[in-house]
Amino acid sequence: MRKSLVFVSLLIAVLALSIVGIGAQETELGPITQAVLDRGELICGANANLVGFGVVNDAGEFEGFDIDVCRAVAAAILGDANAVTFRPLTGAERQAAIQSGEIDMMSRNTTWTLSRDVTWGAIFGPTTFYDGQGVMVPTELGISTIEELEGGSICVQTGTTTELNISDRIEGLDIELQVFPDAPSTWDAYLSGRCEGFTTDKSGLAAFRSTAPDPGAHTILEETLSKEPLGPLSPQSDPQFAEIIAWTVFGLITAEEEGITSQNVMDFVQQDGESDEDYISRVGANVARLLGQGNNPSGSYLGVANDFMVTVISQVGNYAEIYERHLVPIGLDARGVNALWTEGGLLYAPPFR
Ligand SMILES: N[C@@H](CCC(=O)N[C@@H](CS)C(=O)NCC(=O)O)C(=O)O
Repeated sequence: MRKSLVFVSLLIAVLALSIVGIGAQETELGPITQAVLDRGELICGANANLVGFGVVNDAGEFEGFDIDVCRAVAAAILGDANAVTFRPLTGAERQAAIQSGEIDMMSRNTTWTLSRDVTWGAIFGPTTFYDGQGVMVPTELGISTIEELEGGSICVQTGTTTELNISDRIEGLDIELQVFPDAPSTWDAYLSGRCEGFTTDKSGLAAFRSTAPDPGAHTILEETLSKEPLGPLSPQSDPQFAEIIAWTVFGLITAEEEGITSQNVMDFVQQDGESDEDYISRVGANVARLLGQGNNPSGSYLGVANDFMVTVISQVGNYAEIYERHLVPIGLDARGVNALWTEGGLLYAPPFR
């Protein structure tokens, strides 16, 4: 009698465990995730003209902070950070690219706004870079406020929040806006003296200034005109794919929080013959969950490899590594609000449990 009770309890426990296991492992893939797997490649809308964030290098390859977010998603789904085709997009081309389904996702210094969320039919992922709009002027003008640009003009790119914010800001001021279709033409017009001011996200100002013949000849005014939360987005047609993007970004942030890097990630993996108990006491339960080690479901919830974050971190690095690789070289040395919450910043990822 006792024996059979034990047996029945065991059976119930095994059944319950396998249901949890099946639930976690048999996540139904959405149409975009399935298409990425079938094609063996992720198609990512990107910037080709913004050094630090998204740019084509001398070897003809896309590189930058936003580019690495696409690479991290490719590593999560396909196990290969290089399995990405990048589609260059200007500001004004973004809406159609998301709506037509010609790209799987976009990671291109794009601000999350209410109207874009709704009218583009997008799901915005977590903010990867908290930004704000600024104005740059030639240092020789010796001015420190937008008001002092009265009588002059500001160069701005169309199809951007930048254009809308600056129009609001100069309302009632005698400042002309000169509008251009893409970044190179806007920047060239400013450099050639057609406008006294150049405006975009402050990260973009830093990026462009770093490419100027004499960066010291340009001053970024102190005022921040707006909030520009920049991050990846994908079509509303596939919430399951959007979850993969979101948790890949959260994983990059959590890896930084846990001190796991591309160099040391294998030290945090469970070793052959290491008991679950020894492993957890060595790395901690949070790390075991992030990396999908032992019995911890992680990627299986998302329909990707359970240890997907091991692949992402080893191939792309954690958030800090991506930041340092691409943004420190353009002069964004101070993390500011883009520091971890534990260091006074806004980066805060929900728990992997
Ligand atoms: N974050 C703003 C501005 C984004 C934007 O497109 N900025 C310009 C100037 S930095 C840019 O990246 N242009 C690159 C291009 O069009 O080639 C938005 O989402 O509208």
